[in-house]
Amino acid sequence: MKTTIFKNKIVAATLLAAACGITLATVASKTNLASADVNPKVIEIAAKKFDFTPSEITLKKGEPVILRLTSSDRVHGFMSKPLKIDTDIPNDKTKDVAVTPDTAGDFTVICDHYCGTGHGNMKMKVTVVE
Ligand SMILES: [Cu+2]
Repeated sequence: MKTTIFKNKIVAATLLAAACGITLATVASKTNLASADVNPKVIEIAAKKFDFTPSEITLKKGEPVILRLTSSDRVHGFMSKPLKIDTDIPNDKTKDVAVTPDTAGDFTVICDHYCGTGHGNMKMKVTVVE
């Protein structure tokens, strides 16, 4: 009985897929998506005098991410003590920083590499949710 219901569901799903023009390729790409979850999400952050873009990001507590940092003008700093990040962003190459936040809350990342008159206000917000 159970098997019959299961089979009927498969038939129904197959018919639905066919009706919607969904091919097996879609299923395959969904499988790839599932395995991609093992790899950390990459978030690109661009630095320039005197801001970071985006100026706010949200991370999940315990979830590893890669922050892919670039600078379009000069060397900037990228520092947050609570997030255990302290690096420089060179202006000639991409810098990847692995982060796994262990505390929820709002944190500020600052440029701690003096870069000019607006340097003191060069920061971004990182929100870590449970
Ligand atoms: Cu700076």
